[in-house]
Amino acid sequence: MTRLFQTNELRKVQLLDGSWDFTAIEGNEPNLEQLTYSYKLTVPGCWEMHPDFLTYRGSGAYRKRVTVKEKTALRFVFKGVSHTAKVYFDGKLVAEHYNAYTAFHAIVNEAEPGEHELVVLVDNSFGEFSALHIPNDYYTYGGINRSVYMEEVKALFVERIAFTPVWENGGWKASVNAYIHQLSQDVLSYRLIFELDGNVLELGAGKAAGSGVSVLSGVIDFAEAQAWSPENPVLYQLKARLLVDNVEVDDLIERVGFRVLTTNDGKIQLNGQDIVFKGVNRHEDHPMVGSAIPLQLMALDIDLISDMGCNAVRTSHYPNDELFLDLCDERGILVWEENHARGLSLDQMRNPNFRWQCEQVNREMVEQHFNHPSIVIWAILNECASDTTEGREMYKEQLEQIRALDASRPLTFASHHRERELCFDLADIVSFNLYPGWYGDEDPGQLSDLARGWADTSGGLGKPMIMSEFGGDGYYGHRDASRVRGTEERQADIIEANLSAYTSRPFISGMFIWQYCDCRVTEGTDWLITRAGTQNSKGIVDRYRRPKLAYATVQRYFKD
Ligand code: ADA
Repeated sequence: MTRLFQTNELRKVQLLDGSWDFTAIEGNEPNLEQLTYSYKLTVPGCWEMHPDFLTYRGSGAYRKRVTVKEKTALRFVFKGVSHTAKVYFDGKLVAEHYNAYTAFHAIVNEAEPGEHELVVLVDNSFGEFSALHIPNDYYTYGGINRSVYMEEVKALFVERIAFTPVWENGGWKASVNAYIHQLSQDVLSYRLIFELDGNVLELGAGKAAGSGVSVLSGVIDFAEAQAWSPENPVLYQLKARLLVDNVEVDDLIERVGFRVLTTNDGKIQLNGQDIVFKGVNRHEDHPMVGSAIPLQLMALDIDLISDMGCNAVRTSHYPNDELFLDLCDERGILVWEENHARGLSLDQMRNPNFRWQCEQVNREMVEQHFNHPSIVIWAILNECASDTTEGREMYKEQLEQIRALDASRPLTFASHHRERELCFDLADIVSFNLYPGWYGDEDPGQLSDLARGWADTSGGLGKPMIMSEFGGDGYYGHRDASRVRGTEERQADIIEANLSAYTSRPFISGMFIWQYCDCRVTEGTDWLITRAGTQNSKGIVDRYRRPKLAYATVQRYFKD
């Protein structure tokens, strides 16, 4: 399953999830014809869930046979492969992609009727090539960990739609862009019709010549649309129909919501009303499935997050599976989505692959998740070198890139540099990762007052402020009257002190607890050795989603 709604009525789409052949391989340029596949692994899935690959870091080949009835062009969409993929169709390389957390496609211009072989080489190894997937405080699993589907497409097809709601003169309208992908070199004239709850907009007649992507833009009036909000998450279906010579050749359906975000007077507004994020940071991780979280578990996560009284989630530290975003759209959960980077030093940011890998994940994140009303913040580069002038240039470049792709959402980044931060002026919201009561014994109230001062004197004056991370370890089941570090009691005390301070400070526009659930981390000898049990244990629920004592503490502040 890739979305919570039907995305096409005309285009033929076939889900390729299920059982795939698998073999581990040496290196990443094997002779495909000589591979023998002795395993069956599920897609989506992580190979670490198989007893022979519990800690395997390296390469593997997945194979699936597909059947085509009539000669057609094919588009294979991979929602996530961790972390590097090479896709072969009948032995020919058709796509390459880096990064586990964004989708990509492979296009085959002409597939003859009959059976074909799809092979995906997957690599989750660390090394110079990989600037963003590094040994870290979460786990880079291996495998095809999100859904895969195959589409039969025509010479012209709608690759994506971008919908931006606008509130003007007391009514709603939306600016819409359709990105039309042409596979052939022919000159084709076409029309595009948008339908949004009975409102029709016709764009065209566009003329496409040569292969590539062209864009059609327009504005749809829908003055009486109902606004999307956490209390009333109203969604509408936006349908695009593509016609060539008056014959419908393709379609694409999106689900959209009307809402606007602003930042004024040091606060964040949703549809003109000040809001405060009561949130958690969440990793996509579970002991039984790794990062390939099935829908039922995503829904459970959202149920527990809502049960704690939260209205927001931060997708730390990467773009999330779109099914999770669909659930957030439906249930009115506000989302801070961020690109993929955690704790990179300046030296790591100097990796020659860092810039293009960030540029790519930023573009894919924004383009692919553009239409989700639940996403209210884009963020970049968690705790990287934003305290250096060289690092600042990279923050600037990336924030400018995202702003150019989407000017409708505020931007931020989570900083732990305190008074040394150099990039607050570049963002719309200032965000602090501080761990009073855990990494130090500072008082959370005093520390957040100090943080406001640091923000005000280093470029963040007048900007809203978010406490983007705070918390402490609590080992599930480790309860002790001494309340020493690591007990569930101490963790609950830390959460209590932080929430009590932040919920009573009007200058704080949001708080995201670190973290929703415990997560597996990379086994390491450096600082990672401090992660007992090779996991980050700051979850309010453990890896199996069993609530710790702090769960009730969060409820008291967020729910009651
Ligand atoms: C950082 C980081 C998180 C996590 C956390 C912790 O702030 O952003 O990914 O590692 O610290 O648990 O120490």
